[in-house]
Amino acid sequence: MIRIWGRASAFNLQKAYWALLETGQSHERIDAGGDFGGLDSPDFLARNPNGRIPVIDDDGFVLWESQAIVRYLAEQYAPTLIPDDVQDRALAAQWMDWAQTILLPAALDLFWAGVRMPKEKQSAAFVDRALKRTIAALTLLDKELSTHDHLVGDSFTLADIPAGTCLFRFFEMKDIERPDLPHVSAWYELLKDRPAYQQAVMVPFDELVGKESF
Ligand SMILES: N[C@@H](CCC(=O)N[C@@H](CS)C(=O)NCC(=O)O)C(=O)O
Repeated sequence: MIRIWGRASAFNLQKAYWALLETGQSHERIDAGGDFGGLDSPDFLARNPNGRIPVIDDDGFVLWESQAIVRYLAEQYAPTLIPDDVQDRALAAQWMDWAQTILLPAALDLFWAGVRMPKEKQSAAFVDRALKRTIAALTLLDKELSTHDHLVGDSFTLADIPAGTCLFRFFEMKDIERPDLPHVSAWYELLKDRPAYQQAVMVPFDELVGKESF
């Protein structure tokens, strides 16, 4: 039994939880963080000294950092999510690192500025800058996805998980103008067909609106 800690609305939990559900392993998700608190308890800090979610415990093996968790779960329990070819594996690593360093910081800034920041404190200029950065990254993806259905080739792999996690919020956010991104949209439709994506990522975020603190 794999245990995973984190509130369902947490972006980084969603990445790791999506990967866990894809493995089909039996598991238990334990709410932690946000209004559930518990991240500063000695028990939790013994598992993750950063006091952050997600964390997993796989029969005594404890791991934090969402992308490390995605990789571990795929390698241990769902090798079909890992491309066979060494160059395709390198491309998967490339897209995961790119998502972590380029796409997700922009998309998370946009979400914080436009959703979590209370309306009266929102800066239209900041939202606009974050939106432009997010759209620039998604436009790059749109070009990439014009020649294949997923980030590495035509099949779903672990490379799709980090970048794919931000799509639900991007497409569900109100009051932003989205350009036409036909290939990203087609990819999003494929991800939305996956039960694991529906359960882990397509989580309404009403509880986060106007909520500046975790
Ligand atoms: N780099 C870490 C970041 C972890 C992180 O910042 N998690 C946030 C949730 S997305 C958190 O723990 N927030 C505190 C809370 O939810 O109370 C990862 O990818 O796992």
